[in-house]
Amino acid sequence: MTTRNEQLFAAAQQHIPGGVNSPVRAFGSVGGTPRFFKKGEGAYVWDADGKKYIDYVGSWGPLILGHAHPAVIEAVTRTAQNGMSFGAPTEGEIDIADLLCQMLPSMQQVRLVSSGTEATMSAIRLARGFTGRDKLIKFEGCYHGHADSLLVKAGSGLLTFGNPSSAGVPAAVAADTIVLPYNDVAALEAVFAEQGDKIAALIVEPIAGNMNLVQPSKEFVAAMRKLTQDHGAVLIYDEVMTGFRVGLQCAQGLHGITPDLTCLGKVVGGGLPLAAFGGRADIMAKLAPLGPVYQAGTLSGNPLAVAAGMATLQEISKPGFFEALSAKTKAFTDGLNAIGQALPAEKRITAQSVGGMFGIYCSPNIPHSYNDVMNSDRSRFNAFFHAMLAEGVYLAPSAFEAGFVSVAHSITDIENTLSAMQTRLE
Ligand code: KE4
Repeated sequence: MTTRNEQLFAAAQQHIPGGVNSPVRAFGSVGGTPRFFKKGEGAYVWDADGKKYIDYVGSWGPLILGHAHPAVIEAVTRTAQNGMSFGAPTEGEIDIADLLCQMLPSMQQVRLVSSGTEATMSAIRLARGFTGRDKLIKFEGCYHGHADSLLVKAGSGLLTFGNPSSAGVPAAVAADTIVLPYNDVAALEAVFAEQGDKIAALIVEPIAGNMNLVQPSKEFVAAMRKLTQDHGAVLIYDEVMTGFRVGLQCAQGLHGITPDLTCLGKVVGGGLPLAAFGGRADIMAKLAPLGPVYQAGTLSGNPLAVAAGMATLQEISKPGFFEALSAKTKAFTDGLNAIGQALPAEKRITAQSVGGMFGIYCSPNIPHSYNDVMNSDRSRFNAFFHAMLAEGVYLAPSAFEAGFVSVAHSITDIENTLSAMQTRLE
């Protein structure tokens, strides 16, 4: 019998490449049929066959309040009554800019855009315009959206000039991207010693979430700030995923680091297309219409997206929000570690959390590098993913993605998830 999900997936492939509008949704790495969701409410989603899931993807991070939060729905509905978009400044853009600059001490000026890719692409162009330099440092396993200069990955994982990992990226563009191993201070020091005066920017996921969750060492965090400072390179914290997810002052607040530029997305838009980049006023002053670095967007600062973002930021700013979310997420990963520890070594599973995001690893150890992550058991994860899907638990359809808990997830939801995991893992 063909399920409705299967029928929709077949129909979608008629006119949409791979049947999806973003590749990771196609279940390519886990196999099987992607679920087409028709409803989300709080911590739950329902697929086209009417099956209910506890959702640990949350649209890949934005839905920290859960699906269809009343405050967000009310704000968007109210705003829509007065029109959807003007292509002209609106008062709401001032309100959210003021709020972001108040919440993040590193942010003196901010420009709103519509996606994380736009935010990182623009921040890199701005850093190059500000410094007059071309070279960019990124780290293997970190994803910063799909701008050409970022779709580059080292083949060996050591210092290298990038070779495009996506077709269509000119070699000349990739040649300006230096890819280094995450958490490797020596490799970073060597690059700056060798060509520090050519480096425009270093962009980093300050807590990595796109090779699954990998935390930086204190030494790595300090080295990135010191070396960029010493060599006049721009330190860009890509907080599209960690922003307002790991804490109210983002990863930079946990690290005690003041980056030169920060990229935001996901939570900041509350589920609608809103992202941002901002930071030092002297750098932002180079941006059109003030300065020579051009950047623009028809729907930048869209009133509905701004309304969703404002409502979300106001909710997460309430006293105790992150303490409760972090404790709940940690209870989940502690529970999973307890289950994992009781399994035979070859079936061992581990987990960790930071704020409202978590990583689950089919490995006996918590990873500290891209290579550690690549050594985890991908096929065991894929089987686990599908077992959880059958149990009504929706995890990210990839062994190399972080997961997310929302304020809407109840302790009962966490307990039910853990008992389903225990059943399927034994
Ligand atoms: P978007 O262009 O997808 O809004 O943001 C790109 C981006 C930039 N920086 C970081 C740290 C990110 O995590 C992302 C997007 N993350 C992926 C999930 N790992 C989005 C999901 C998808 O690609 O469909």
